[in-house]
Amino acid sequence: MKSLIAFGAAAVFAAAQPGTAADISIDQVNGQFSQPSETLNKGDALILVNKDSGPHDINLIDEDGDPTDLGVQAPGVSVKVKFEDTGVFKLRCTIAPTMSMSVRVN
Ligand SMILES: [Cu+2]
Repeated sequence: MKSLIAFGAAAVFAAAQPGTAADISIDQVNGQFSQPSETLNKGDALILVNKDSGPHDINLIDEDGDPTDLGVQAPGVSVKVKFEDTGVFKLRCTIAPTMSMSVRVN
């Protein structure tokens, strides 16, 4: 029992350290991302959660403007985007062009 408590405390401590990869959830609702921008550390991931009644299809656009299609997300489907490089990226929906957000990765 004592070792289990120690493990739990260590896990909480580790999660608070900079440089530890984190998963950050962003909702897709009413044709918008739930926030216009997010700042991440290298290795972090965004989890995009489609809470709309229709599909989304997000492109990840790098600093050169090159898109990577994350694929069609049916309603209720999430997609995880891990950022392994620093820089400024954009996420934009090809179905609803008003849905976009910027992501800075430090
Ligand atoms: Cu969309």
